[in-house]
Amino acid sequence: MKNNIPLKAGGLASVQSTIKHLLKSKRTKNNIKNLLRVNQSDGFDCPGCAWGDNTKGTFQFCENGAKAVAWESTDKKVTPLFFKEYSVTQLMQQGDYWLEYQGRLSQPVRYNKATDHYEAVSWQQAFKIIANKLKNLENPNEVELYTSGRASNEASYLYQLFGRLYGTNNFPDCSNMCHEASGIALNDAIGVAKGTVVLDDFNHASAIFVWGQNPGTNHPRMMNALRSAAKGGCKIVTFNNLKEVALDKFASPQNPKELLTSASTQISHKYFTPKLGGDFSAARGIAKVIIEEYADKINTDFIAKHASQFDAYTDVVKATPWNEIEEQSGLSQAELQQAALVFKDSERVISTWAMGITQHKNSVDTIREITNLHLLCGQIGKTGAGLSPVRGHSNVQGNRTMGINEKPTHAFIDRLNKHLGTQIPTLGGHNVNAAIKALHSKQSKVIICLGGNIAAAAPDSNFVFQALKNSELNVQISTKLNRSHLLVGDDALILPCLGRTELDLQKTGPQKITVEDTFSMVHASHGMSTPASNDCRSETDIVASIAHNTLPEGRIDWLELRDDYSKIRDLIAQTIDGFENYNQKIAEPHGFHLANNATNLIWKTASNKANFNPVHLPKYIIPEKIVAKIAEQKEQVFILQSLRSHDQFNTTIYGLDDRYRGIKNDRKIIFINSLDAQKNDLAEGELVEVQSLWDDGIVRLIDGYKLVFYEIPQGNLAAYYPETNPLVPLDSYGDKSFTPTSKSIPVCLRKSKQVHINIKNM
Ligand SMILES: Nc1nc2c(c(=O)[nH]1)N[C@H]1C(S)=C(S)[C@@H](COP(=O)(O)OP(=O)(O)OC[C@H]3O[C@@H](n4cnc5c(=O)[nH]c(N)nc54)[C@H](O)[C@@H]3O)O[C@H]1N2
Ligand SMILES: Nc1nc2c(c(=O)[nH]1)N[C@H]1C(S)=C(S)[C@@H](COP(=O)(O)OP(=O)(O)OC[C@H]3O[C@@H](n4cnc5c(=O)[nH]c(N)nc54)[C@H](O)[C@@H]3O)O[C@H]1N2
Ligand SMILES: [Mo]
Repeated sequence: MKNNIPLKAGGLASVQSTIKHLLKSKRTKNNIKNLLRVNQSDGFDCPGCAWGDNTKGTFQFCENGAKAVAWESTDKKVTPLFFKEYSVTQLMQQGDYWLEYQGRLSQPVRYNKATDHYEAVSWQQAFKIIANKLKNLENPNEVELYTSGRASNEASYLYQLFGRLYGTNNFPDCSNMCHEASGIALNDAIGVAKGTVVLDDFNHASAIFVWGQNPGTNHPRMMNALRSAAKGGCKIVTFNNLKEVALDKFASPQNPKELLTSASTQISHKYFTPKLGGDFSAARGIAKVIIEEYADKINTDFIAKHASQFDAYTDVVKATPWNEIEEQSGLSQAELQQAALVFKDSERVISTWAMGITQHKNSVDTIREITNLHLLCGQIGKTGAGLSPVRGHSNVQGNRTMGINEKPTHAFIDRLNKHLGTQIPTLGGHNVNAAIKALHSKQSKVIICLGGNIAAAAPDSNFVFQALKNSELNVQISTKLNRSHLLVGDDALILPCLGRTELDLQKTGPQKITVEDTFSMVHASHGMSTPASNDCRSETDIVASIAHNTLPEGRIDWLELRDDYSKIRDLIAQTIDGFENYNQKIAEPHGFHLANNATNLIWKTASNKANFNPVHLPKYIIPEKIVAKIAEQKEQVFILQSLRSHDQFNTTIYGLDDRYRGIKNDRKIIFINSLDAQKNDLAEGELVEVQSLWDDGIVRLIDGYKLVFYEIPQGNLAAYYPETNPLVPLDSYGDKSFTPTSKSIPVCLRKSKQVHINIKNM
């Protein structure tokens, strides 16, 4: 396996893979046309990740964006005939890959419990079924309104408005499993829940610290920014549990020499491989070096003017012993010293991070510690410096800005009430964790999902499956068939919607939608290709129609908004800060930037300052209640992280290769350090079962996984998400964030009695 790991990422292999996936879509010509419109000012926003773009005229898509576009624009269709052929029980036996590979959902269908099949239903009937159910609930908090981060600003604004006018703040969303910790940490530290940099800052940084992120796969367009920064002499310092090849050497597919020869660009100046969950102590180590050895590099002017709690912070840093830092981070003092030298000597530093930082028990404090470092040296609020959580879904940040939030601020609700003359509840609603529990206990009766695949994305699969099955009505607004459609109770609807690439034609003509990228740039997106079916409706239309049928008497004319999305934007302009003249502003080719107070050194925190976080390192990187249980185990307990392969977008599996890690045609694998395998009498290629440890007596186990030797710190393992979700207990979540601890799951390995059955390649 090791031999298959490429020496560089990107390059020709990336172009070849793009072509392979275009051909597989069976709609190659259309998709090439589509790709030329990705992220162009008159085209559509890439439905992949949330990275921004600012150059005109060049190709603005990457290999994985091309996969996302090709996957959406396929000629294969799921029709009522398909549902006649397969019962829901039969479909449940198929893998996630097979389900989505059946093609685009093309007509609304309703579950018939008596026959166990989905059957065609008209849109009107579907809306009436939803409206009747909602009107008859005893309490509006008996509905859960889930959102995945692909929904546009227009659709998500209407969705939250509808939910709130109906009477609930139950807005579980994919963010709860993703960057929630970033929002909480940044809000407490600097008074904004978003990153403080824009794309152009990457051109000015003298150092970029990349924490717990794999951009070569998940944000490939970020590689262009890292590559040109590295070429310009910027020092990139990586902290990653694994050696990710793209963060070592990257070849731009747009550079002829790097495309066609073995040439590449060295990305990381330094590459550190901390233990899982070890970044808090790694960042603490860097701070300790600076505070204790290079006090002259502390930006005392910045701190005096802008920060609070500095003295308390320096006290805890000085009191943190090196042995604790080394033990928890798995990095030596000498290594952290090297990282500290780069940080303190760089005039402008950006830190970026993603799931390797946010999906742990101590994620909020880890992000606070990264922020502490930036405050210490005044590395925020100036060109080329700042904090950059790199968001996942293409519009997940926009969803939050539009009010998809189970804990809306009073100011947000007051503004809606004032403008609309309504009485919206301020009581906090359910996040993903609470929503699943409420459905499981039947306290909640209806779940509506605006995209996504909560069944496969959420932790503790068995529990989540049962929670969905306990629903009285499960409504899924989706483009492709997935697990969440098959976990049905009494009644269920699948409502097929348009994808980002498709023409959205309403009464007043073709509509554009708007999205916000990770740099808070808001811009328009115009779908142009022919819809997968005449019976697909836009998400905005579906949400407006549900609202119109459920709340016909209210003050909002939902159908008027549906007919002309610029009217939704007018409403947004009147009720959400920063969106004044929204319709005019998105006429600009790259849209507009939402002002960020922290970037302008304005601190909207309780102290009116940027806050240091003076806390000690955690005692454990896993929940305390299982520490004793782990100590009792006779077998070695590993910490497992679940991550993405190169051929997937979250629960959507495009293919079975993970090229940059040397894996071909397999997903049921566990990456392990060869020394750990030896210690446990396990061989490469051997099959294992993996059992996680928790305190509730429930056996959480996956079986038949093949061991792959890999460069990974001893005691740590890695395996793919979503297959590993049965191992993550619902109540193993991050402090304050409730984000599942998907990157630190304590597990034991045993030899398997199973034979290895991989999913079939298609
Ligand atoms: N163990 C583990 N679990 C994790 C993670 C992890 O790292 N490890 N990561 C977490 C993270 S970061 C996230 S964001 C969540 C993701 O959770 P989700 O956002 O819920 O999941 P996705 O897999 O992105 O959703 C895929 C489905 O969305 C639908 N879809 C695709 N495009 C569209 C569209 O344009 N409109 C609509 N309406 N539907 C569409 C398709 O039907 C497809 O099947 O998973 C989380 N779960
Ligand atoms: N092609 C593609 N693009 C995507 C997605 C996709 O599935 N496919 N998903 C989208 C979404 S919703 C999201 S949130 C992002 C996710 O983007 P990433 O966060 O890059 O996704 P993961 O695969 O979860 O990778 C986590 C990385 O962190 C490292 N890591 C894990 N734990 C630790 C740790 O404790 N410390 C450190 N230092 N490193 C650690 C892992 O080795 C891995 O390199 O990507 C978005 N873009
Ligand atoms: Mo995400």
